Amino acid sequence: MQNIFILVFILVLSSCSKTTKSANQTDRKIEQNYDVEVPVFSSDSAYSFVQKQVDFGPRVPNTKEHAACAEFLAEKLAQFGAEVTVQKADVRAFDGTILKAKNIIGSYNTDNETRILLFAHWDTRPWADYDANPDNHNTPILGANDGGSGVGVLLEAARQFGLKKPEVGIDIIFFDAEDYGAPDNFANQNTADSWCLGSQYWARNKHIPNYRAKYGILLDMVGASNAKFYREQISDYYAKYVVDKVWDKAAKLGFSNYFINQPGKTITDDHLYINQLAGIPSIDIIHQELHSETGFGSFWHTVNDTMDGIDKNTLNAVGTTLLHVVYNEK
Ligand code: AHN
Ligand code: ZN
Repeated sequence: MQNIFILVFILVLSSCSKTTKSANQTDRKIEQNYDVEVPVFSSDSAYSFVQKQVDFGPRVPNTKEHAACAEFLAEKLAQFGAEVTVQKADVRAFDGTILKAKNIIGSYNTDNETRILLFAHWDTRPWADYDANPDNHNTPILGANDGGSGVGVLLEAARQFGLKKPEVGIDIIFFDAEDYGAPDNFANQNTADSWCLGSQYWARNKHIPNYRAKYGILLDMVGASNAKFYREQISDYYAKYVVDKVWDKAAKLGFSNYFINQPGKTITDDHLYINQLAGIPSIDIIHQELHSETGFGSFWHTVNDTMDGIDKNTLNAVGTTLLHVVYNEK
């Protein structure tokens, strides 16, 4: 009998503490998210979108695999309820090759003047020029991480935007011809701007002439296990408040092991031109290895940039953080 009293007492106590706890959790949620319900990012879905791209093979400009992947990306954005614009651009590579490039754009809430720009490059490098084996230096890379991962995360974000519109306007741009930059051994000078040809073109020829966005976020190499995202220095120079916003949000969500609140290096990437030429304050979420020879992961510009290097936990950390940032914008 006495035992039953004790049991009842314990049950009452534990149910009390549960009530208090869940009330606290609700408060915290409201405080963090300004009362906005943020959709749950599916890393399985993002992963499948990376796989889909890799299944085309290397996506090198002027190849049929590149053309087929362009179709896929535009179709997916349309399927996810975006207004799709494919901007064609003939751009000249460092070696004189004319690349038939396509910037693939998906827009949500097109009437809203408050806009956020989300971008990644979708082309892959024609040469594994950092591969350990020199025999591979002219082999095109699969770019599961370098190219595929950022696009995969943004396609999953697009799927969510289609299911529930954020308050603000969104433009997703998949930039082409980012990774056709001059190899280190290319003798000629003036190769500094040989990267990021698609974003340079768009910054000079926006798909909407007076296009403006509050800020931009670039995702580059966001798929490796235990990836580390440091505060890239161009991002901090042009858009410190955006870096703060994203890194703070990541910390609140428990992703400080990925989003390291310390300075990284300066990376020439698509966001440089979106900052300098388009005047949109933009940041780069990019995996850096501060003590490696290249500054990037060991997969970088090698034939090892395959699905084996893609980790759903990392896709989840980046995608979840991105959705929380975007859905909290008004
Ligand atoms: C340079 O190596 C100059 N920039 C790195 C940008 C990049 C290449 N991101 C992915 N691939
Ligand atoms: Zn690259």
